[in-house]
Amino acid sequence: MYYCTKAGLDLAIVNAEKLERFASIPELERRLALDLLFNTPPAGVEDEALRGAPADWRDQSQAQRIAINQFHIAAVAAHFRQATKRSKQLAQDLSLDQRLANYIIEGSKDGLIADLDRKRAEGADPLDIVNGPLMDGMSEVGRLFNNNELIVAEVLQSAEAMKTAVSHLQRFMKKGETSARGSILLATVKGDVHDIGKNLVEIILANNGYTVVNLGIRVPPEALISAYFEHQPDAIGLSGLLVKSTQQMVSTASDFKAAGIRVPLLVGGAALSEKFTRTKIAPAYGEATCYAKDAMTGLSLMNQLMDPAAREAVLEHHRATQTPVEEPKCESPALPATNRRSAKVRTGLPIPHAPYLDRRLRAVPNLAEVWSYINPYMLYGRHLGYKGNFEVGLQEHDPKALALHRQVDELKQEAAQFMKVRAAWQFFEAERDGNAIHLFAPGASGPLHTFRFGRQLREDGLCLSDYILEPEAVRRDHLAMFVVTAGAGIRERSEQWKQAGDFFKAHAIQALAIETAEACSEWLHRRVREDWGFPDPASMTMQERFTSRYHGKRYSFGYPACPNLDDQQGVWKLLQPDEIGVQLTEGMMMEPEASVSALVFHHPDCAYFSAGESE
Ligand code: B1M
Repeated sequence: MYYCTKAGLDLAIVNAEKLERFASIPELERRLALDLLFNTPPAGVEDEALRGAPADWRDQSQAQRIAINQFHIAAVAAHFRQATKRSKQLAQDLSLDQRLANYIIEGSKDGLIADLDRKRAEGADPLDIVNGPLMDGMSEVGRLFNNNELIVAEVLQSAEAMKTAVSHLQRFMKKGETSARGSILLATVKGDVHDIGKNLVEIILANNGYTVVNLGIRVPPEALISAYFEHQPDAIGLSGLLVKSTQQMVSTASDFKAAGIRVPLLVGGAALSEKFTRTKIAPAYGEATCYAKDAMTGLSLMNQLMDPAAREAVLEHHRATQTPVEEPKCESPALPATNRRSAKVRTGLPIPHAPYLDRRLRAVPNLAEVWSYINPYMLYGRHLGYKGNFEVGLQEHDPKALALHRQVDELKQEAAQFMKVRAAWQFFEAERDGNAIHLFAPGASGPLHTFRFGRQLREDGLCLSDYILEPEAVRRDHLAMFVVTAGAGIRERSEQWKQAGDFFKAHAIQALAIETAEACSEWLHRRVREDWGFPDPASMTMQERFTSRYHGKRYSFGYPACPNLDDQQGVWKLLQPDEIGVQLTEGMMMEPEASVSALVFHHPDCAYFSAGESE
């Protein structure tokens, strides 16, 4: 099946229950099957006719083909004659405990409840079943994930099977009895709306025996502190997407210290690093502070912290050894020595005509068109865990790629009923003023708003203002600005599916919304280029768009060329994205999470750079 699909098979009617996951077929049996399939000349056999045959069966003589085939049939028969027990063992003969663990490893629920009841009928205590075969299954899932043999999407399906099993057994547990191995308070810090990462952490921890109190997003320190005293958790987990949130983690940690909280602190988030955790957050907290690069790392940290044999060493290793170092805020890069335009950016180019100067608000109806701008690496790789080039995997009919594609397609059909993509954009007259750009209402003399940008602190350093051409006689240059979102109602939908134990869909719908927002940026930017009079060449590929090989570039506040997130206020003043349902938080983040804002420049010399970076 695996190689047939790799060779181009599109459709097959099979009894899925009898089909094992390719990853689960023991290496020896995989080898036996492949030798038979490809008529591989057997090594180390006396018979020269067999051994000396060409490797490719198509080059083998009739006699060689038959002899080799007979050889492998005998080998397979011999193996399964003595191993039939195992094949039978697969479902029926595996020990009940092995079968129960297998349901979790395989993420399958077929037969799970019946086998759980069979185990209970044998007199097993429901709690022992959870802490026994089921937990063994989840730890094997952790091992396979860390071994790159299982991807996030498959881990979520295993968690679904675990949730089904534990929910079934809970009704037979004695009152107050719990399988919890420990508890953790989880929250996204004040000002931050990011929860796809936090929710993945919750799903992984909750289905590995931990009680998770998920306080949600934008949680201020005082709310975290009172929740701590209410729930007395064994640990606290903080999450955040942006650099601003890492700063918030430092002040939250020192508030915990002041409140007398001493439990281990686990922190994670895209803009966070082990170094920042060790040198900034840990010293502010004064107790063990552990950086978790992903959800499975969060799980292994909790397992170690809750393991009496490992706890002291982990606490010691994560306690701060350095005193906190106060550094100036990073948002506003130090003003550069010069505001001279970089010679790398041409001047005197004709100013392209801006097609319209009024604000445009759109509900983007054609989801399929926007989805065609999704970067498969981000959706299937970064968020759902597919290893390798997803599109190549699809072309080669890799079962993992096919399964993931099918699952996401099914999700898209559901999402098409409720996902709303909205966009707001506008062209503005713009004038460069050193490292600043003034934006004007059509023909106005005084600016509507001024953005001040950093410049690379190097010889002939770049600054975004350099991409604004000097006004011609009566015409100023322009830049465009947009905010797009695909996040309306997504958090609520994801929460519903999470509560229902549909963990793959709960995570994938947030990932799809996030990448739909990014795809809508790509779609709208292309449209802005067309409206501005420089459409992409017909031959341009999506991959070239994902690597911005088009005319001009877009820059999002918070990214290196314009890192000051407070400038989002200028976008809100000029564009009022609240009217497409996007609010700016006290932390200068956009609610809903799946939202993107950007400035669009037409200058052909646009490049990506880090403002304020020196040599
Ligand atoms: Co953007 N973004 N983004 N973004 N984004 C970053 C974070 C950025 C670093 C990119 C960059 O500069 N190169 C940059 C931040 C820099 C800064 O802080 N100044 C940035 C920016 C600026 C922005 C915007 C502001 C841009 C704009 O539009 N102006 C904007 C803000 C959005 C908003 O306010 N709502 C924005 C938007 C987005 C998208 C929506 C398009 C998208 C989704 C964001 C999201 O994940 N919610 C997005 C993405 C995808 C990224 C990058 C490329 C990847 C983030 C990611 O992997 N998310 C990121 C660059 C990068 O990291 N390379 C970038 C998936 C999520 C599952 O992972 O959150 O890391 P993560 O959670 C992980 C671990 O961190 C860990 O486990 C989780 C699961 O494995 N973990 C924990 C997290 N919390 C934990 C708690 C624990 C344990 C483990 O406690 C026990």
